[in-house]
Amino acid sequence: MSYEYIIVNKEVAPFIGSIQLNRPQELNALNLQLMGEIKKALEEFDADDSIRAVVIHGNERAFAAGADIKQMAGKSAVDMLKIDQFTTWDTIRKIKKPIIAAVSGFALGGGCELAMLCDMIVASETAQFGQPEINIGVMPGAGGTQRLTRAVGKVRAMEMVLTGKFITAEEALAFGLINKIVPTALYLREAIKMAQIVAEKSPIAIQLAKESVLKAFDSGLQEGLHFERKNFYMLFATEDQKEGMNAFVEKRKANFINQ
Ligand code: CO8
Repeated sequence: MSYEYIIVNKEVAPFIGSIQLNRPQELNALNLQLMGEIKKALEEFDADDSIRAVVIHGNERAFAAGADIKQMAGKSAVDMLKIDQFTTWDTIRKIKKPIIAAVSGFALGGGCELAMLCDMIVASETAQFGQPEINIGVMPGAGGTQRLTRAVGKVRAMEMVLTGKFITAEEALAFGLINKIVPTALYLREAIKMAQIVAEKSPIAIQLAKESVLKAFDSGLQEGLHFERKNFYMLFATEDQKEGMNAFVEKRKANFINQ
């Protein structure tokens, strides 16, 4: 299977598969095709007995700087509903094998949400996490308000979601968002090492353990995600969404009018 926006590697270490997001010019902005490719590669790893754990990473500058704003900017609420991109996210959520995010540089918006969709997060010293959707007239749509709040607590999640503030790797570690920080030169190697520890265990036990942890974590989450999704779509009916995204594309400051 050949992909345009990801690089898949089955040789990275015994039993470990890796997926590298590969749109470096756009800071790995998550367009629909890229998310579809990640989903497909994960499904293939899930069905492959020679793989026991997966590492997802970007490059040193960016894990992913969010959903592709240029692709979304002109969309209506109905367009967004019809595109139904979150089915892809729901499928990734159901992958049985453990997934470790190796994050360096920006993990913003959908990029932060993708890292949080993984089971563990290893970060480089330069990693920055944020939910800056509010700056472009929308809000998190792929679990940010729910998974972030569960991970870091209400007031920290509120600050990130309402102000768009980025947090450093050290803050993310202190807040319980990530597992560990390592020097930038080592972040991928460290994530692979963590995957190898997992890969040494019984795959069936790992599968059921992952499923069980997610069960505890997810109680009540579906309702929250449903609620979040409706609101996310609704924002595409606003002028501020158009203004915010167009201003980003045109490299100017947005003028929000509360409409
Ligand atoms: N979408 C599209 N293009 C992007 C994105 C993005 N999210 N982020 C960066 N780029 C592009 C820039 O437009 C630029 O392209 P070009 O060279 O053609 O002008 C290139 O990547 C490099 O970016 P910058 O020049 O801006 O780099 P800087 O180092 O100056 O700034 C930042 C880096 C701070 C990360 C800045 O690029 C930025 O603010 N990016 C947008 C961050 C953001 O708002 N993310 C949230 C997006 S909305 C979202 O994620 C909603 C999620 C809900 C659904 C999830 C579905 C996938």
